[in-house]
Amino acid sequence: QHNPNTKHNRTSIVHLFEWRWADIAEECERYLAPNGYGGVQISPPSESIVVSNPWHPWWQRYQPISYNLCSRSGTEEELKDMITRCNNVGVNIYVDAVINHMCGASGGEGTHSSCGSYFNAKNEDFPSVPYSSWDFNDDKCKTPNEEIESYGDIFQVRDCRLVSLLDLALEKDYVRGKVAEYLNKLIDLGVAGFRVDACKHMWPGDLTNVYGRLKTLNTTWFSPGTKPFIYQEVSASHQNQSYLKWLFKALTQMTVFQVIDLGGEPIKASEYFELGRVTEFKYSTKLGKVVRKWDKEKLSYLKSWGEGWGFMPSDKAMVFVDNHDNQRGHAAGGASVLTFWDSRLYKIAAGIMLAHPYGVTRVMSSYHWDRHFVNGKDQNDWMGPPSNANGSTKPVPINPDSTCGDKWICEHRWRQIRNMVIFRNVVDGQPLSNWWDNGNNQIAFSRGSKGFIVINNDDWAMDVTLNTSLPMGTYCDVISGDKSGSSCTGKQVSVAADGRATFSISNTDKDPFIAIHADSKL
Ligand code: QV4
Ligand code: CA
Repeated sequence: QHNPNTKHNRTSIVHLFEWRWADIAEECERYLAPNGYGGVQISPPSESIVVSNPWHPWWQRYQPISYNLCSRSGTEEELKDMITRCNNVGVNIYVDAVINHMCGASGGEGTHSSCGSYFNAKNEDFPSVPYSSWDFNDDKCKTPNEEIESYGDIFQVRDCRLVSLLDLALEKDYVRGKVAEYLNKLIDLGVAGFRVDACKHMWPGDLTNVYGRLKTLNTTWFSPGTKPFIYQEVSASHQNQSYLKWLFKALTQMTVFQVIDLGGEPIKASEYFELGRVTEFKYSTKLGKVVRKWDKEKLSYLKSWGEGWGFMPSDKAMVFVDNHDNQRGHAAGGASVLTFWDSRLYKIAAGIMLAHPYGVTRVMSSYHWDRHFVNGKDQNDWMGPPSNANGSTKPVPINPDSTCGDKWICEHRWRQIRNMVIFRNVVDGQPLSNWWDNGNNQIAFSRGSKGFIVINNDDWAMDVTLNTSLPMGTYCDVISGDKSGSSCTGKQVSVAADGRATFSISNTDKDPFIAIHADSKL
């Protein structure tokens, strides 16, 4: 279902990519709950393969070996403890569920897995589920090498192997049952929902069946009858390399010319709307273009942001500035996607996303890795989280200034982003109003009478008086500082009796935007 089940009017989710369960538990208590985060997307908790060449890449966790709950993030006990402690402070846990496939075909044989379970990839033998070759789509897939070759063929995309990953036969009652058993175990432990991986590669009918088997949420923390929140990863169409290659081939050979939908892949996100929310990848790529001012995009065009840009309906969308794939050039996205590497623009983009009413918002929280570009491709895009010599993930240390150490970036702790998460909670349900722009890259808008944001992404200063619709008073700008008691560590904004206020933002300000809201009134 489409409701994130968040508590206490919290609205955003943070993806604590590759964090250990023990660290997430602490983070829920010491930071996420006090700062209004509604939930955490965790890395896949299921047992995965352990890859040694390259050395323990982050993506090994997208190659399940079983549904046992020991992973690089910790043991089953630690997972349980985390879910309990986060729920106890009203922060939901959403599980990244990898159910389309098991490990890659060349995953080998042995016990190189996160719980040490034996498997044999070549024979499709996963005894600790158990799955055997009967449970995979080899017969159903019609390509010679079992691989997805063409994103233009919906049968291949659903029934063949995505980058050699052994494709599960989700039409089988047995497989559906095993997958549902895994998800239901997590529901019993107290999770609030699922990010379902690789949904484009699963038939909507199969997913309907699996979701139909799910229990309602654990009543220790949720009202009776609450269904799990489901958000499905369906990556943007028409940007996939293999599809473009295939299309090019098809066009040059002048075959199937009539049947190709040149607007993109034949599989549409809308096929999944009834089942749950869907990731809107266009949001991420377009927002990057607008804030970078590429392709002649301007902030003023954001006046019709959302459905007006051809995005899916707001009540179906899960949105983000970047995700764990497109921040490192995996899958859909491309160069325009903003990440922590471009921190100043990234904060502007996050500010826009969190101020704008469209979609359910997810904040990315990353780790640093040594990027190394050769001919435009990062050779180190596989690198896993900060690790000890034995391969175990390092804890997330917190510095006295509340930033994170040991190469954990913790974007979700950046004042500008954290305060915009709070802004979104405060203005929840309020319409976008008082839109203003200068026809270029200076914009402003209110959320009803609860909040107001002004952004200057032009190369010159901005000095304007605008109607905010906020009650008269002095407000603390939550971008340049924080309200503490009755004082403000950042800029102050006075709103007059008629709701108008004057804003001066230099293009060279550290962060060229200002946001005020009902709770930042001094
Ligand atoms: C390679 C070749 C294959 C070859 C195989 C032979 O590419 O053609 O047959 O070797 O051994 C990793 C490697 C990949 C390797 C594969 C199998 O990167 O090179 O195949 O393993 O060994 C993540 C990574 C992938 C990674 C995968 C599994 O991004 O690189 O593959 O995990 O470890 C599309 C999909 C979308 C998907 C996106 C990446 O529609 O669903 O591509 N996104 C999700 C996740 C993503 C994850 C997967 C799906 C798979 O967000 O993180 O892929 O679970 O757009
Ligand atoms: Ca499939």
